[in-house]
Amino acid sequence: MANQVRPEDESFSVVVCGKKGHGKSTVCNALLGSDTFPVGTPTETAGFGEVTKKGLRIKVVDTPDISTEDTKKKEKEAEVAKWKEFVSPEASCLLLVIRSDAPYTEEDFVAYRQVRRFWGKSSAREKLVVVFTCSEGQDVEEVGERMEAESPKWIAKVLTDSGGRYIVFKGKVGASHIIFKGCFIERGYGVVE
Ligand SMILES: Nc1nc2c(ncn2[C@@H]2O[C@H](COP(=O)(O)OP(=O)(O)O)[C@@H](O)[C@H]2O)c(=O)[nH]1
Ligand SMILES: [Mg+2]
Repeated sequence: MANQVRPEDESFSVVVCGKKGHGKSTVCNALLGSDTFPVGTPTETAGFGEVTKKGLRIKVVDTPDISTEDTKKKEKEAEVAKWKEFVSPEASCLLLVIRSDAPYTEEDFVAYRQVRRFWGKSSAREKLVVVFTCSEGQDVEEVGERMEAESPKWIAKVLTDSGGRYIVFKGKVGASHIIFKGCFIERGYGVVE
């Protein structure tokens, strides 16, 4: 993979969604290479951060879990509208975080379905990339094998929606890095292709 400097005006915008406590803010911080979003405390409303790495402007939106029972429909609509506003004219990518250090639970699917509903089904599918957080000790193949061997049906559905795009995230191992859509973003090291 060779380093590639991009034109100044190019931007890449990412909305990070999923169940609370599953690593959204951690993934956002890794993308930004900073501690912009508080980790370990619930996010009440969406937050925005941006950074320019090697000429690529990266915009990141951290979101609250909108699947909780006490979140009303109108609040969900307003939240998702805010996410979209942050990345206007449109998101490059919708990252769905799912923890892979514990048995997968249906709650992740509920969280995803809520986002998909309020985001818009076809757009959500087009932009979806699943991030398996807490993947220390597992490599990409191992996570894939585990999904095939023991994962519930809903994971297969989510991965069908994402067109099979998923990444593994190891937030606690040295320089965390994220790979998506041919783009490799490494904490502290910028963007390479
Ligand atoms: N070991 C490990 N811990 C992680 C990872 N991602 C998140 N965490 C931890 O999981 C907890 C919840 O993370 P947070 O980003 O606040 O989740 P959020 O509520 O979805 O924003 C925190 O204690 C993080 O340090 C990861 O990839 N590996
Ligand atoms: Mg958070």
